[in-house]
Amino acid sequence: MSDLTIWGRTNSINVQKVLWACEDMNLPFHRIDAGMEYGVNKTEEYKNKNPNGLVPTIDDDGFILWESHSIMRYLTRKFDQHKALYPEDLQICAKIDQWLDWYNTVGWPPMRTLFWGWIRTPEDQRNLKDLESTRQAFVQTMAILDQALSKSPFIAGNVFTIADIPLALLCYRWYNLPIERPVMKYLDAWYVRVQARPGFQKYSTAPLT
Ligand SMILES: N[C@@H](CCC(=O)N[C@@H](CS)C(=O)NCC(=O)O)C(=O)O
Repeated sequence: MSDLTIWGRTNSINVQKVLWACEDMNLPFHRIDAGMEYGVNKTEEYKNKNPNGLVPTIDDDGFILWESHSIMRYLTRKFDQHKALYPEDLQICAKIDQWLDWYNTVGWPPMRTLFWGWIRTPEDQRNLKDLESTRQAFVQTMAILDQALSKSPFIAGNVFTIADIPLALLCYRWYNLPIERPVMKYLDAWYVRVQARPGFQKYSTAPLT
């Protein structure tokens, strides 16, 4: 039994990572809307829990934690009975961490530019030249994933892990932005596999807003 509270709006990619991990573990939780139009995250009370004023934050029976990847690691270590989502094997763990770090440092920054440009910027204020050069650079970023996925069915090896979650959410944005994309055989096939996960179906398919 868990006594878990998650703060965060469901259209936030970082909140979606945590919700997806919970869904795949069948882990019950109580969620409080926070962020953007819901506010909450800039209040003193919230910032006492998470000084960054960002979502998600969790409270697990009094234990407060923020940073979506750290939260996924913590929750799967504690609650994943099958030890499948974040296995104990040192080298599999290291590969998972490698891809989680890669997401933060290489994958997300250009996608953030594309996402804000195409979804959150009014049409007459878009810098189309910058968006096109970011798109071209992002194709090279996705080619790194495609290449990695030519070697194993999931990003950290033979089984689905928490490393696949942020990458699948990144790809959901990639596949749903109104931009040109080359076919990537291995990435496309992996994306079909990860879409079958309960967490993807429940939390990742909302329109991009
Ligand atoms: N590195 C942090 C980033 C958290 C973050 O940037 N959250 C965004 C939402 S995706 C946020 O709180 N934005 C302000 C808001 O929603 O009001 C994590 O992975 O949890």
